[in-house]
Amino acid sequence: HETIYLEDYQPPAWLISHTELRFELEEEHTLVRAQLSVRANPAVADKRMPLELFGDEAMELCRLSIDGQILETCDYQRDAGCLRIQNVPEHFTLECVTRLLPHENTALEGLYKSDGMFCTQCEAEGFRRITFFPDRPDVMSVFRTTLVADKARYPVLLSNGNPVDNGEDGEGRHWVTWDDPWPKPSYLFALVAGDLALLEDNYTTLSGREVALRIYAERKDLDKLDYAMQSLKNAMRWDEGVYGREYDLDIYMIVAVDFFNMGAMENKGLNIFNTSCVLAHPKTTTDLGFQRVEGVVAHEYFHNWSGNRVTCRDWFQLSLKEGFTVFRDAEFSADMNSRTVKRIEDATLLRTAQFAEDGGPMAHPVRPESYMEISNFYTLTVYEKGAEVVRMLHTLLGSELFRKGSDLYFERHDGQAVTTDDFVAAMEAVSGRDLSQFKRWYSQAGTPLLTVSDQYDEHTGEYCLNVRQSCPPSPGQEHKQPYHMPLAMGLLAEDGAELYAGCLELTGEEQQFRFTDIASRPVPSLLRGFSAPVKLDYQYSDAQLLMLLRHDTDGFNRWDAGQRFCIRLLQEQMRRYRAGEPMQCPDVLISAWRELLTDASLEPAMVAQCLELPSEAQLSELAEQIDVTAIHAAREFMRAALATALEQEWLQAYQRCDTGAAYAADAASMGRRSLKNLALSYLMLTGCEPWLELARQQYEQSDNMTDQLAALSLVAHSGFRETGAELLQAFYQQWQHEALVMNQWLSVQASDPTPGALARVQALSTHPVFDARNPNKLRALIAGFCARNLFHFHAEDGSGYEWLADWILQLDRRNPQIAARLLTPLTRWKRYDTERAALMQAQLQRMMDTAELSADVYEVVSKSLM
Ligand code: B3K
Ligand code: ZN
Repeated sequence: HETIYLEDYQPPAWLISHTELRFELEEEHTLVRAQLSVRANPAVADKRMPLELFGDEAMELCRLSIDGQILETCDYQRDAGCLRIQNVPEHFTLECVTRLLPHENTALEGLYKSDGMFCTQCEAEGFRRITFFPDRPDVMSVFRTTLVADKARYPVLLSNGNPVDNGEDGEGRHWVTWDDPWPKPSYLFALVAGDLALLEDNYTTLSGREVALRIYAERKDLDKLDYAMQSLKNAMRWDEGVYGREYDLDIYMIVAVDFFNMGAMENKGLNIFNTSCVLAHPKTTTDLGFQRVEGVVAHEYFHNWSGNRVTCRDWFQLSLKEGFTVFRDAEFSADMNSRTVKRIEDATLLRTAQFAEDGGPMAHPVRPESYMEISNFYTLTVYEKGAEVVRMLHTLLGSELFRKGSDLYFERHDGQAVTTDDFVAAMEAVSGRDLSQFKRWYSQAGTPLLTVSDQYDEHTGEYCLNVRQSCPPSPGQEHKQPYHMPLAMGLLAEDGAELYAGCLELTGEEQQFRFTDIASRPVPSLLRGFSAPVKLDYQYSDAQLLMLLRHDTDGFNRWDAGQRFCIRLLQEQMRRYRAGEPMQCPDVLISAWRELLTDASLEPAMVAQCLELPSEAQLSELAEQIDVTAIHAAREFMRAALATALEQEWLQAYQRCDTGAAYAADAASMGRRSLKNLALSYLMLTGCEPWLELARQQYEQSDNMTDQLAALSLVAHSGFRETGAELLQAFYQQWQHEALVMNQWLSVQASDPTPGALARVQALSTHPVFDARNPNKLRALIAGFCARNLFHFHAEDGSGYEWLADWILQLDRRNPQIAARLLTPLTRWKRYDTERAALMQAQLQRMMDTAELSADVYEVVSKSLM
């Protein structure tokens, strides 16, 4: 398996102006005829370079010709994944016929079948599984695509752009030709053929253009498309208002497919979505699901500009489109719902999962320098940290200049394939600022640490803040240079009054900031709104944290102060647990929580966020060495103590939020449901029968999946095993025909922390609703267990590790991308105690010793063992 380096980038020697494709979609195979108009790249001096086409090794090449002249096998070289033709003319037409077996394509990359329909996934390198092509994002061409298929089985034939022609052949087959006027890289190509139902609507752009909006799904899911449609329209309006970006084709299509490796794909004019990111109905979809649909629909739509009109020069620049687009969708969701809650969710994801990635063997910069398999770099670092980097530019420049910078970026580079440097250059041009130091965020991996200390002089009224930044080594990067970052902050008086609010800029390794005329020793509120993706170390006293929790004007930092306080208490209980001392839940915590819980003026969604203890995953990330048992014990102890101490308050909060109103998917209703279900979870922890009854009642009477699933999972995870089994059975009976609901059913059981967890997931893996070919099912069951049932996954005997490794070895032959992704928990082996580390390492070694690992799994396993 070879490594590809950013520094080896060369512009393409050959360009393709037009690509004409004809697909004959049959049951046994698909024939693809590709006609490429090839010409030498005028920007490359050497006109004698061979034409280089990528093509999957397993793809059958039926015919290859240049300007009608058939090429014999001696006229070209074909080796692993690449086909080279020497001595080609300066302009020519290349014709290439390939034969594919979509029904045997279990990797779900290229052309494959999902529930009887044909669909494609080309990003990053799937197009080379369809035909031989310069499959790299800096080769952009205009596509015209004809699909031919049986009309009865595949009445709907879709590709990018607009339908321009169609007909029938008299033998039951029909054909449609699509034309996409916008030049695009091959990774944005898509086709769909199937028997699909359609929800249609339309949208008038700001400048008055009419756009047809079409969402396709299987007929049974037609009633689950309204929310995606509304989200799409909201996203289109938002992008016009906030970024001045309009849609540029006559039709915008989304197709829902059940077999999909990730969330969704922004193919030009023809998005293909995992059903889990487009279908939504109150009865089958949780609030989280609704929010995901809204966010992903917007994300893919926003790619039309940040990704499609302006794309990436090479895959090292992936964050150019992904970081920017995640920032855009996060701001959209913040505008549509609660801004503070969205920020809390994103910061939590970053702190829990991205920080862990940054501290592990797969750590890489936002703009990686090398890869073996690009699919492994669709990561939290490229997406989420990449979005934080764009957010910091937004903070440093302010929204007006940022908008000017984005306008300039789109204007300068429309129709081009560019780099993250080009993006930053546009921001430099409009602001007149030098952002060269800022660009270290793109090139250095690892999570920076801010160590902050302060002095206050009561005679002069001067307050001084010392900020030191450092960043630990990461693979291949021993020493890090200081970053340029915004440090949003405030100063509060002891009574909570705000004395100062502003944003400092850090550039040096160590900096002092002086504040004058401060009447009494202030409490600093640091890193407001999580203004930079860093760790913060400041020695707060308990009293200071509780004061911030009560009074900070920054909602995010109010929440964060509470979390810091809980983390501190939990870490103390972990220490006690290990020392064999009794654990304690201090009264100050109980009264602080009581205050939050009974203050009806607070937003329920915020209260719910504040009263959720940091997860085991987050506590693990924070630990020097991860002690699974102590983390679990401490957190469970604390939850039980808070449940008992505040039983009446939990009940009151439950009743207050249980308004009896019909389901609505707006932020306020979602917030009430989240607090209500959190309250129910604490009530259930008391182990008292009446609360079991309450949960059962909620399960039976709720009109929506959020409440039904919350009740189910609380009962199923409780000590009331019989009722739990009964509800799980009832749930199965009710929903067995809804694939997405069955994912939830699997996932509830996979994350059940009560004893016997591994045996349960093993049994489920042979249950009829489970399908090991379907990525959603695999994620529900395998990731559900390995990532959300940490205590059992990390069982001392290593049984969890062995189970996961068995799965990975089996899946790798079928779907390498999924196999590599599910592998993540094992890569963190060095963070655990020696016994567990050895057991995890042994499983990695076992995989390494297996012949014929995919590049995907090989890269992750080999880097983990280094
Ligand atoms: N761009 C796609 C991700 C493709 C992943 C390929 N392995 C979805 C998105 O980020 O919008
Ligand atoms: Zn994206």
